[in-house]
Amino acid sequence: MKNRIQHGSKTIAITVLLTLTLLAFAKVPKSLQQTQPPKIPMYIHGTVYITKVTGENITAPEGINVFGKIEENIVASTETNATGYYILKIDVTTYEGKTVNLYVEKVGPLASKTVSSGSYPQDLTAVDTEPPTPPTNVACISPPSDRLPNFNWTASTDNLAVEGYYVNITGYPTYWIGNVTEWESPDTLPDGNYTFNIWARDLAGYNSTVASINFSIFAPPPTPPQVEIIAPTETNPLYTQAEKTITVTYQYTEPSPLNATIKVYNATYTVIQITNTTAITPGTNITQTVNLTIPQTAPEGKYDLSITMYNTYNLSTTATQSNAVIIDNTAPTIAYPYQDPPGQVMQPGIIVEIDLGQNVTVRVNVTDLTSGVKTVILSYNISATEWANITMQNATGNEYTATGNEYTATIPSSHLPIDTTINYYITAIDNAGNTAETPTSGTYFQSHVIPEFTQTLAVLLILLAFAAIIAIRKGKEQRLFHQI
Ligand SMILES: [Ca+2]
Ligand SMILES: [Ca+2]
Ligand SMILES: [Ca+2]
Repeated sequence: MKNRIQHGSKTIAITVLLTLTLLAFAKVPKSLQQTQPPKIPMYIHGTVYITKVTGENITAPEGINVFGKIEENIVASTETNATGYYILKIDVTTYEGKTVNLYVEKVGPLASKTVSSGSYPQDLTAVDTEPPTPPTNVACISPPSDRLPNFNWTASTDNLAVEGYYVNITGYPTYWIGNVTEWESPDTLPDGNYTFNIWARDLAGYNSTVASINFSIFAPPPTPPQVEIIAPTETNPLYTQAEKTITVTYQYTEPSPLNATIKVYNATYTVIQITNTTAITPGTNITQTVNLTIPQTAPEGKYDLSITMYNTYNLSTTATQSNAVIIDNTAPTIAYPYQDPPGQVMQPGIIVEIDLGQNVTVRVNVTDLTSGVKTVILSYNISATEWANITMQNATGNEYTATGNEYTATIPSSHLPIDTTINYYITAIDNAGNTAETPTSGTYFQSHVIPEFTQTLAVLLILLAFAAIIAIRKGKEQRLFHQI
């Protein structure tokens, strides 16, 4: 049955008995192919046995494919269930007389299949003798500051399949990284020049040549943090009292922050100093707020605020705001409460009379040396139960007191009827929230509305009295004249 294709039907099933010709697929010179196993693909010219078989075909085993090639036409094989024979069905009317090239190819990883050829079992291990190509376009894709550099490349190719890659950085360990096209070094690199090497391995274990690129690590030296005080500032200071809690807000930029020291101080006294380490996260324009409680013993005065930010390289930057925190425990001073009409400095408990139909202007001098006057309020009533508040306006050019800081308000009293009593007192609040009141709590400045004509009548009476005296005198002179 050697070299025989049996005729008799249009399609002849032929079993390829893979015998000596397919013994092995070791790498050998072509000149030895007659007596030595040939390479794949194997060209067969009358060196295989072909047998007509009957029976049901099954799928060829995984990993090995046997097929015929007639001119440019591929004839795929199947495998018989019972015998393990590979079967090529060849249409005789089409291909009679043609040469059938028989191929054995490996279609999976390192597959082998033992097929039986009568008494000649053969091990059909597909042997790969070609190494893969090295990867191309190898590149370092991370910046020089990245001490764990990243690389990528275009995949290698292989006659069968690339299994994966070996990589290393010269002087560092070699890693098997599988079939990927990107890698990050797990080794932290100091500043320097390096070579990255990569080579592929195929499924048969052949290595490609090595592809290499040079790259550098040059991380910039660390710089001090950037820090800025947001609040309080010299422009917008924070007025407070002892034992009160203040909030400090600052902003920083630092990739490796360590801590921040917040200090409220002046040349002679440090009010408070704390080092903030919690929630110090790396980043750009990170805003932090810190609450500080002013100690009870802190003297009044103006204090600077500083924030010193450290990074893990022990580099620091200090931001300062002068006179940003003002501690004031003293109430403002209220002096010279003056009322017009009648135009006099007021005393509590002494009722001054005002004419009907007059508005009353009240002036007062308020000073606060530490934090400054925030608000001055005149509270008045005409019924002893309903108090009304007027914010007194700051005025300059005080003509009634020796110092400045005069505040003025007008009580709308012109509509008040005769016998109305106006009570009022003045409250001053400084910027730290200290308050003062005058007169002392529970007493008031008081005015009483009287009829306007009371005075006019008095003047009239005086004038009438003078007129009467003159008339009497004139009468006496006339009598004297007539007597002469
Ligand atoms: Ca290969
Ligand atoms: Ca990296
Ligand atoms: Ca004060």
